[in-house]
Amino acid sequence: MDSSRILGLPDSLGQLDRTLVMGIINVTTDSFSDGGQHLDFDVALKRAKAMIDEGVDIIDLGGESTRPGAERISEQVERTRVIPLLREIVGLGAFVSVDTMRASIAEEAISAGAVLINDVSGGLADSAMGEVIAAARVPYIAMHWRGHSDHMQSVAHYGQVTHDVRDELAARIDGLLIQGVELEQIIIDPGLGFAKTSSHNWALLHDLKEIKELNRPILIGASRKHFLGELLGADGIDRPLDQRDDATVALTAMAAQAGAWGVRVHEVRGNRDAVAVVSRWQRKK
Ligand code: PMM
Repeated sequence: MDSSRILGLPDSLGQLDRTLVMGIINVTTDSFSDGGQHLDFDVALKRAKAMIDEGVDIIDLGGESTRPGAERISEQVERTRVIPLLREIVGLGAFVSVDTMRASIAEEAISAGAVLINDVSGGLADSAMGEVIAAARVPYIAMHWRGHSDHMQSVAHYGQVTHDVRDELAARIDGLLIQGVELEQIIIDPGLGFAKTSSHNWALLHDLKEIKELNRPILIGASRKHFLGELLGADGIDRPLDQRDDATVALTAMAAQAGAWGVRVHEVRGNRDAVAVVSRWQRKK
């Protein structure tokens, strides 16, 4: 586990001596793996309650799908999907992060009680994001990103993928610092599946220590993604989405062992168990 201090993180999360589990709730029609399931307010809220019961550390709420090929939704649609639900989940006593590329939504989310902003574009989609994060002094996940989902797979070309992702994340950190964000606010994420093929994802995981050279906490988002379905598939057919959670748990254990700060996952219980086991294994006595 990476114990670097994270500015603005609630104390009870900062004090955990294990990898954090971030539970995903996508209030979208078409996300990778839970698209359409949580569009209904009450269904999403029930899901949040179940995650809390299972020991989730942070609930990551997103209103805009980023699956390959996805088109953007309007700011108003994103706001309507996210903000009322956010208030309700915060009211349950949970820590909530909001997965958004829009500075305006991030600002409203923070006012409504979000403790963290998760931006898959690392500030590239909206030039005002850095200033909002700098002013709010909340933790900020800057993911490696090369472009919106409608064309991201066409820019999945690298010299050496881990070097390139590390260097592009370093440049993003510099850009955010120029906008006034403090280094201690930033958590980085290699962005598995975003402008990346399956082999790129595996290379990034294999060489994660090179991303660690940036000396910032790392979040891994691998849950149910295509590269797991492909690995486990047979006869050229991917393993279906609803049968990828065991592999996700295995990946979580490896990520925790490799020192990831957090994992972003759909199913909480198994991943929560995995990080507990790794943490206990690593303790001396
Ligand atoms: N992946 C998705 C959405 N948001 N955020 C971060 N920080 N890292 C990720 O890997 C990531 C993300 C897409 O996956 P989903 O559609 O299953 O939520």
